[in-house]
Amino acid sequence: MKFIHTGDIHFGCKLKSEYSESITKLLYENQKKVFEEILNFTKSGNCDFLLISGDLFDSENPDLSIYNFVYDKLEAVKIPVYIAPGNHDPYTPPSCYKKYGMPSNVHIFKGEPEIIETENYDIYGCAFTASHTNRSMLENFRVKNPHKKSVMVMHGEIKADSFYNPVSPKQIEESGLSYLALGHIHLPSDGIAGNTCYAFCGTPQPMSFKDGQKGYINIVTFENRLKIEKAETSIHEFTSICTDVTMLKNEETIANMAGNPEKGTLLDLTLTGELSDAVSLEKLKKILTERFLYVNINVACKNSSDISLIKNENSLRGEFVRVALDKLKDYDSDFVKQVINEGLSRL
Ligand SMILES: [Mn+2]
Repeated sequence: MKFIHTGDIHFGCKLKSEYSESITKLLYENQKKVFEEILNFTKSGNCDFLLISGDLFDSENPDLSIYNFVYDKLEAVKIPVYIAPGNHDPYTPPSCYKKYGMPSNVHIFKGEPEIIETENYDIYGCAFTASHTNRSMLENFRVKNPHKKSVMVMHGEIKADSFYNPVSPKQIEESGLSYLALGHIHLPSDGIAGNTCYAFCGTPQPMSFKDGQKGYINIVTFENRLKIEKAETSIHEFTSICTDVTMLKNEETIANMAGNPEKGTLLDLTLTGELSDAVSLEKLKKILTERFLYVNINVACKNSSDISLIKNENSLRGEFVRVALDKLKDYDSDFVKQVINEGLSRL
C-alpha cells in the first residue's frame, strides 16, 4: 500500500493586502501548480490513493472558478481521492461539496466515521459539519477489521480543550488504526500511539508567514511496516528571520544575514540590538527587494530612529508613529522625533 497524505491547501484564501497585484497573482498560481504536482506525483508514483485531511478550500463556498479547477484536476487523476472536510470547508447543506459534489473517483466524508472496505485495506474518514466541534470524532471508535491495514483521514487537533475535534493519544491508541491522517496544523509532525502512527502533513504550499517556511506532503508506504516520508512541495517560501544588528555596520552586511535564495522567497526580517546611525533602512530594503519577492522589515532596535520607515509598518509601532505624527503635526520636528523615540523605546 502506498498513498499520499495532504491537506490545508486553503484554496480561495485571502492574502495580505500589502502584496502587489503581481505577487498576489504569483502566489495563487503557485498554489494551483503545487496541487497539480501533487496529483501528478500521486499518479506517476503508483500511489493507491490520495488523502486530503481537510481545509482543501478556505471556505465552504469558494469561488466557482477555483472549485471547478479542483474538480477538473481531481477528475483527471482518476485515482481514488478521499476528502475529510475541515473547519474551513465543513460539509454543510449550502457547502460546495454538497451543492456541486465531486467526480466519481472522489469520496467526500460527510460527518460521523464511515468505512470504505477494499480487498487489502480499509479506509475511514469523517467530516466537520460546522466550523467548530468540541467533541472528538474518535470517541469510542474501533476499527471493524483489526487484522486488516486501516487508514483514517480527519481534520482535528491532539489537544484536550480544542474546538477543532480534540482527539486524545489514548483514543488514537485504542482506535486500532494503522495510520491516522490529520489536518489543521499547518506544520508537519508525526508520532505513534500504541500501534497507530498519526501525522499532520502540514500545508503543501505556505500562503503566509504563519504557515512556516516550506510546504510538504507525506508519502506513506506500508508493506511490513509503515513508513512516512516527508517530501518538499512548495514553490515559494516564507522566511522569517530575526537578527541582532549591533555588530553590522552597513546595509550589505545586514542584507547578507537574510541570504540570497534561489527560489521566490518572501522575507519578514526583524532587526534587534542597536542599529548604527550609518544604516539606512530604505537602502537596506532596496537591496533586499532585489533578492526577495517581498520584504517586510520590523525594527525592534533600542535606538531606531528611522521614523519615516516605521510609519509604514503594519504593527503597533507603525500605528503609534502614524498617530503621533498626526497629533503633533504643529510642533517642532526635533521635538516630535524626541517624543516618538521615547514612545518607541517603551513599546
Ligand atoms: Mn483547519
